[in-house]
Amino acid sequence: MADLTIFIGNKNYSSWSLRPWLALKATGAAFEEVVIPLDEPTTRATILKYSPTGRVPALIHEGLTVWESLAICEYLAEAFPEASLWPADRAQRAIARSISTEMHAGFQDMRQHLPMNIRSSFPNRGVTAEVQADINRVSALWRECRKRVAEGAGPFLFGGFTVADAMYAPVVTRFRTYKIELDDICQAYADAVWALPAMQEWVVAAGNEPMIIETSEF
Ligand SMILES: N[C@@H](CCC(=O)N[C@@H](CS)C(=O)NCC(=O)O)C(=O)O
Repeated sequence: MADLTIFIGNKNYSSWSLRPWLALKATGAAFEEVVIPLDEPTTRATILKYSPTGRVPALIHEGLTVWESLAICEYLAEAFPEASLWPADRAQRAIARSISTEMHAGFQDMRQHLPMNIRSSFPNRGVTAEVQADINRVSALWRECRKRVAEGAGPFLFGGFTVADAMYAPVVTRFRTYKIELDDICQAYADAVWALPAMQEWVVAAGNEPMIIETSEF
């Protein structure tokens, strides 16, 4: 195993894996990735060899195991400070942490009814009133963040790419899969995340993955 190894699930479906993987790519560090296919009889036993919760993602860095997607992102921000994975300004950093935690802990309806499925297209499927409320909240917070970013400071929630963008990246893919209409500010932000080279690398890999999880295909 390499000094820095991330254990992730299927790239097409594992939204929790995408988040710290993007943060890890943003550090520029060399790392090994191990994809553990989800929803198979051996999945849990295999993941338990590396992650105490039996869930991915997990990161092993120089013998230290870190689990939970947001904790991994926090760890990467500390281990690779030059990557500026949080905004430099304390107030902005507090907001970035607030919205990242909000994502980690919330949006249950959107997560349940619009599961990440990058290579598929299900226009408007699963958009209940509760899901629409989650979509409205995400759109509002994206708009609020983008309005605070100075002209020319970068296309992401706080200008340059941060953990907050990694946390919302799976939502960007969901909005594409389920063809959710967005206003211009939110669409421009979603397009910027989608266009990230690391994001595109993940999207291509998701498209080429042979594994299919029937429950995410409706
Ligand atoms: N709260 C965890 C959630 C992790 C999670 O639910 N991972 C799913 C894949 S996206 C998993 O490992 N599932 C394995 C299984 O269900 O056997 C985090 O943020 O990392």
